[in-house]
Amino acid sequence: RPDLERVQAEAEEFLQLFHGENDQAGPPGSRITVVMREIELTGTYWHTPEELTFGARVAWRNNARCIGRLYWQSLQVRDLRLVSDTGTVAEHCFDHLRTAHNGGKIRPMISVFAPETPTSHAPRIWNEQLIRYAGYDQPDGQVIGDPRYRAFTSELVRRGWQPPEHPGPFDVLPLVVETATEGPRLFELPESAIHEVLLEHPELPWFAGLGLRWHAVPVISNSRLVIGGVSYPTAPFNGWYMGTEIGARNLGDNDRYALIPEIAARMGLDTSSEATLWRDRALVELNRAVLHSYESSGVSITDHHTESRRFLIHLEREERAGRSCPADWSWIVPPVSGSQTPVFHRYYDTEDQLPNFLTDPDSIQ
Ligand code: HEM
Ligand code: NRG
Repeated sequence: RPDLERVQAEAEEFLQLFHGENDQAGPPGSRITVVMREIELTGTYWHTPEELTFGARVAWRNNARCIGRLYWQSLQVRDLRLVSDTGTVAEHCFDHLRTAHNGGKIRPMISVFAPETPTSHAPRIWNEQLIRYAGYDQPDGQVIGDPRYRAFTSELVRRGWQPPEHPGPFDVLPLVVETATEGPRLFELPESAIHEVLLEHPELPWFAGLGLRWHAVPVISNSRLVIGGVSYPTAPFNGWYMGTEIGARNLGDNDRYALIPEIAARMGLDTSSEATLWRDRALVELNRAVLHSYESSGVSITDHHTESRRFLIHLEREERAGRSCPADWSWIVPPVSGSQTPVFHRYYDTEDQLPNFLTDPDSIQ
């Protein structure tokens, strides 16, 4: 009963917001009455396609961690709420990857699968993103691939996944989709769904020889989309990358690909003292290589200076619309040259708002 009241309260607040921001939808009164009754009878309700699209866009607008929110109104929403078996979920995820890639001109997009209801469990995706690279523990304690996915990779192997005959640093993991009736099932990604960029440096010819690459489209698949009291645990979404996510964090972090020492050595830097700033110099060149390679292969990407300026434009627009815009400084400020970007030099509203994307504590990855 208290849960029913929470669903009703969140539904009413969302419908007020939807009708308040969408004049063509008219006044909210009659829709609220219908939805309250539907919740009383079934414990949940079915969003109209317009409510679903608006709800997903506002969930993006409200996410305090995302610097890329200026274009929140352009999010394309795929309504897949009637899809609930593992094989069809996987097929639609592969379609999502192909459609979002769009020949390199990436489209921000979300695929919304069946919601959680009092009478049916929603499908779940175990992977953190649709494309992630395996991490293999070696007998000598080293890791081949992405150390972030060591545990996930060995769990998949335990469940019967066969890695390539010669495991490499960029082996794409299979997708795991789980439903209550089928349990977890593994699906290998088709090649047509995997687009990658080979990394080279605009001036350092040896860089291409490192054999580095990254996938074109980040599709986050373990975030729960929450709209007006309805929960969509499987709603993979994507925009495009900001270069630092790859060049600073994924390839640079000590507990990820940890490439800074090797790049510094190839650059011939003096690593005998921290004070030569060899780490910083190598990090900058790695980030230049990422931006250069995505740009020259025609795949959408943004740099942290441009994106920071856009984010401040977004904040101004939100303020002019009379809305507060929640932001988390520790996620918004980029991991390189923070103080050279304008987002560093201010404070933000921090109270969370719904609709939003939430990461469950029990999610596998
Ligand atoms: C986080 C950029 C599109 C939702 C982030 C982060 C960056 C970013 C840099 C921080 C990631 C990290 O530090 O690991 C962008 C850019 C986009 C974009 C450049 C280009 C259009 C989107 C879209 C959505 C979205 C379309 C959802 C519809 C989120 C969420 C997070 C996030 C939920 C937090 C992820 C987490 O908790 O791990 N974004 N984003 N973003 N973004 Fe965006
Ligand atoms: N740092 C993660 C991706 C997190 C979300 N970033 C985006 N989202 N750009 C990584 O894979 O490096 N997006 O929807 O575009």
